[in-house]
Amino acid sequence: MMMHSKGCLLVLLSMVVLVWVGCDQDTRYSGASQVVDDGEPNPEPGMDGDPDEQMPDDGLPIDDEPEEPEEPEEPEEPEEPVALDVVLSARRSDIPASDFATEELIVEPFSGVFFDPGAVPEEGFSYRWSLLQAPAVGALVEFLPDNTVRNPTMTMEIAGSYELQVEVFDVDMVRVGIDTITILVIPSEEIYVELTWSTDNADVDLHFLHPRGQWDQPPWDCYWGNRAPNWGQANSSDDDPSLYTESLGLGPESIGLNEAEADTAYEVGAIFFGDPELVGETFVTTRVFLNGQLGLDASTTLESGQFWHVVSVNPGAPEPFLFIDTISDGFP
Ligand SMILES: [Ca+2]
Ligand SMILES: [Ca+2]
Repeated sequence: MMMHSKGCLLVLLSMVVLVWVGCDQDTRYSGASQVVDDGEPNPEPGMDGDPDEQMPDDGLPIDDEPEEPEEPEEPEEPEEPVALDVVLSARRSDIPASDFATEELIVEPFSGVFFDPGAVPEEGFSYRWSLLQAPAVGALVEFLPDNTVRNPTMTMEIAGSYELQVEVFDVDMVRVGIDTITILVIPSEEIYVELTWSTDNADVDLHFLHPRGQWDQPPWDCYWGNRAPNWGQANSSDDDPSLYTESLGLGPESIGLNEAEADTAYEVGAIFFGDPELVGETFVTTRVFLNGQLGLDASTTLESGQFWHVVSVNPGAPEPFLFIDTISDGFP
């Protein structure tokens, strides 16, 4: 309204001047027409697209027909990359027929997992896989063969919750898609003990002791030298512990027991067989799960030759965990 009023006023003034002076009409008329032209909405396409910004702000007259819907649909950026609907999915890699999950996949420790970015064309795209969240232990967690292939795998050795992400890039390395998935690594055993440590080339050993036995002695200590003893009922393996891996660096070393014997407290320990010349000490973490639930998460620093009696576990007791946390030189 303001502009129109001012515009009318100026046009009126121009006419008065023209009549009064009565000469030089061409000059003044062309001047007036310039003013009118300048006042038109800026027809330059593809700029910011906000017509308000293109309105003159200097009080000059503008055309009375502001509606110019001629070219508002002009594409702004012809080079804009195509966005892909990336749907990250995962399944057990050792069971090719298993179902893909797209939000959350639940597996047991040491499962291999196969990842897929969904309906991305085979050619012309590259990938970056990353781990956004993982259990807070030192052991290695990595994509194989690396984090740039279309379909990496990962061995989920450590129990806990993982969040993984894939980013998809076009040939210009513009990111055109992204998605995430959660992998829950949950032990199924009644008791599951997991040992990890902070230094490579440091041999830490997990021990799981039945109350009848002594540390480092078969058959009642389960460890690298006695990996699958027969405890409890002789004709049942459910009450037998099992060492799943032996590691010389970082871990994990894990022992599972499907069904604890009644009124039985199992002892958990770890010893560091490090070469003092190579590593002075290592930071050791023990986690104990009962029926898939993390019940104890403890860490300590061990020097070469030291033994850590971590905890006593009796799943049937009102307090299943008795935290011992004593360190000795060698086995007690
Ligand atoms: Ca070891
Ligand atoms: Ca048995």
